[in-house]
Amino acid sequence: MLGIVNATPNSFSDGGKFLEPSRAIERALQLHEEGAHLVDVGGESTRPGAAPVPLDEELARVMPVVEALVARGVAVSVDTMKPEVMRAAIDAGCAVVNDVNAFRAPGAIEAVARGKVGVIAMHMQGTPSTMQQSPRYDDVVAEVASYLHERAKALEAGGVAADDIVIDPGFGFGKTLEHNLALFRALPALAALGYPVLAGVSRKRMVGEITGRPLEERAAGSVAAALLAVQNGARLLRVHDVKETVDAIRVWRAIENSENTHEP
Ligand code: HH2
Repeated sequence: MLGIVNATPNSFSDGGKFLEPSRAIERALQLHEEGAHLVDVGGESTRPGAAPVPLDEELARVMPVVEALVARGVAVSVDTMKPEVMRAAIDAGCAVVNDVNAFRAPGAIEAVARGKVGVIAMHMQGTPSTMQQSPRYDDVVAEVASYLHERAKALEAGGVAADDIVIDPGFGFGKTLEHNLALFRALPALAALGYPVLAGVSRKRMVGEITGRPLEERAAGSVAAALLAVQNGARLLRVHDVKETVDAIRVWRAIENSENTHEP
């Protein structure tokens, strides 16, 4: 499980809360304590309509947090589209690079291949500034699956070990609610591509559209979606509410594991 820390002023769910490095570090340590295997640190919001962040600004937001967490023995993933940020975070000891742009920027594949780190390649239609204007697909599942397969093969061709690659359908990134639901149902088919699948639905608009809840009231819907994602074949989750999600998975696993030991 990846716990989310956005060191940004404008992220959709926690923008502005953790811009100050000390607050981002505190939040990350809390998520680590609550059971996050990795803390995903991002310095550039990808919410619909968000503007790109200059390199220096992103480095200044992310690097103090990455360095402090690595020094405390917390496994870190860095959420970035920029090869320079990838390289700096890898040099500082981050374990995973998470790229919503699936390593399409020139130099991105080289950066992660050289660093021998885990990689998360996500599908996005368009760019964050325009992606929700009119998402269109002929067959969303087939198109996302073929894109992720192509990106995974490009990473392998560039020297990234197949075992280090995770794929992610990118819920909410250039997708309507119908597209998101179709991809959710298709998680087993995506898992069949042969790479672990990550699902990131936490507090997203799709949860809001289904429940009618504002951001601060989407934890329950997000936990339900996370649990179903795991049951549908997702191997990793990217979540804000780590403690609640860990509890839900524990309850499900205990019930599953009791199945065969129970006296009739
Ligand atoms: N979603 C967000 C950001 N990064 N990375 C992956 N692999 N998968 C996702 O679904 C994903 C992601 C958006 O959520 P958040 O970080 O909470 O907001 P923002 O982009 O506004 O910082």
